[in-house]
Formats: sequence, structure tokens, C-alpha cells
Amino acid sequence: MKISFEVQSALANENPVVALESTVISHGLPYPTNLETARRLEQLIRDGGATPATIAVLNGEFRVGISDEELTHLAESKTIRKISRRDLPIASAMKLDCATTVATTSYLANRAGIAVFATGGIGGVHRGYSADVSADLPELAQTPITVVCAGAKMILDLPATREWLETNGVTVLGWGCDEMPAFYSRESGIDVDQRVDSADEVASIIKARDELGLSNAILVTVPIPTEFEIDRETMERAIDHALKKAFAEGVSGKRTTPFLLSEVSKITEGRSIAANIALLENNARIAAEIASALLR
Ligand code: PSU
Ligand code: MN
Repeated sequence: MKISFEVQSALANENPVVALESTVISHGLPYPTNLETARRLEQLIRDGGATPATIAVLNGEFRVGISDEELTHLAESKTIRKISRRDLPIASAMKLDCATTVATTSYLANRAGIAVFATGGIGGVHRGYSADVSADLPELAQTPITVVCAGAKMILDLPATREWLETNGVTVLGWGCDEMPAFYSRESGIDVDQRVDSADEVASIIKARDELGLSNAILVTVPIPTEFEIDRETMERAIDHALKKAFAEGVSGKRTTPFLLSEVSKITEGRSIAANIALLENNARIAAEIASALLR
């Protein structure tokens, strides 16, 4: 693993650091929006007084904190492989350029000593095919990191994902909310374990987890800013259509999530992309606040 000089210094000086994933750059958003967003997320974290650490695999090397040139490569190249935990040995041995998911970003951030990670949405149990469970979930069950996200994407089976998290001891907090947000929508009808109203409250829960020696992740679920919310009915229709198309075209495995996201974006005429960016930015700001509170 190679940690950038900037991230290493921040960690050594006990300054706040926020990890960022790279799958959302390489596979979650279209070019050049992906590059602009990735740069903006890093900037927002800096504005919040923390150091950003974008995580990826380059030439088989596990990288924590990358240069702008490397970020551009991840955004532009069409050959970046999306990798989850099972792919780590392949990526390393075959010297591949890869984008890390929530699972692999959590794994690497935790090993680098980073406590807070900002993203859009976590993977989960896929609809209609409950054997397709994102490797994000078991990773969160065994990695003591805090993930700031907008819940799980609505393309997933949310109730099943919520149950999975509960069974496996992942703590779900609601940032100023009592219901777990559903990515594009602020509400889902599904409870969180605890509502929190400040970064200090989150920090005290993280510290308690560590003192108790628990190794599960904590999810801080943040509702999308109101002005970007897309109503559930519109989303349900878009998702229904995308799922049927995925089935008809035989899309499966790791292609499923990027395929569904891109189909939904076509149907919503890009509104889903604007929403995705807005929530990513919001989550990055809040993650910087939490990382700072944790070191007070
Ligand atoms: N959220 C987004 N866009 C994305 C993802 C999440 O808005 O591209 C990515 C994350 O990296 C997440 C992954 O970890 O999708 C889940 O993929 P899968 O279901 O194949 O595990
Ligand atoms: Mn899957």
C-alpha cells in the first residue's frame, strides 16, 4: 500500500482525513462530470479543514491519496476495472488499474488508519435476486470505519439491505432524520438505529464503538438536499424500467449497478446525476465535520 505524502503527514499529525472511493468516478458518473465531481469532493473536504484521500489501485499498487493526473486517468480511461474484495489479489498480481468500491475503499482506508469515508450510496441486496448481495455489506460488518452516505441506492431491495445490516451488527445512524434515506429520496419508511444531530454526537458513538472493541462499521446516513430530491414514484418507474432492460439484456454481476445507474439517468434525463452529485458533495462536507469532531 502506498499512502501519499500529504495523507501520511495528516495522519501523523493527527489531522482529520476523509477517504473517497473511485468506483463512483470510473463507473458511477459520465465523463467529464465524474472528473469535475471528484475534484470538487476533494476541495470540499479541504474547505472543511480535512485532508482528502481518494483511494484506487494503480499498476497493482494500493494507493491512498492520488495526484490530479491519476484522478484524471481514473475518470478518462475506459479500461479501469471495478474491484471488490475478491479482486484484490488479482489487481495486485496482474498490476491492474482499478477503481475501488465501498468494500475495497473501506478495507484500504481502515488499513491506512483513516476513520471516516464519504461516498454516495452503499451496495446492498439486489431486487428480485437476493443471492446478489454486494460485497460492501460483509465488508461493513467487519471493518471499523465510519461511512457517510445517502443510504443504499433505490435500485436495491432496501428492506432486505436494512435487515442484513441489522443482523450483521452494522450501526445505522440518521443525520438529522429518523428514517434511513433512500439515495434520491429523503425518506424510505425504514428506521435508523439512532438519529444524530451533530458531528460531536457521531464522534461520541464512534469512540464508544472503539472503546467497546467492536469491529463493525458505522453508517451515517444523510438525506439528499431537499431541492435535489426526486419523488419516489418517478424513481420507482425509472428503476422498474431499468431492471426490466437489465434482465432482457442479461446484465449480471458487477455490471449490474453501473448499468442500472446509467439507465435510470437516461430515463430521468440527467436529474438523477444532478441528485447524485448534490448528495456526494453534501456527504463530503459532513464527513469532514465528523473527521474533525473525532479528533477534538
Ligand atoms: N453509489 C453511486 N455510484 C456508484 C456506487 C455507489 O452513486 O457507482 C458504487 C459503489 O462503489 C458501491 C458499488 O460500492 O457501486 C456497489 O457495487 P456492487 O453492487 O457491484 O457491489
Ligand atoms: Mn453484485
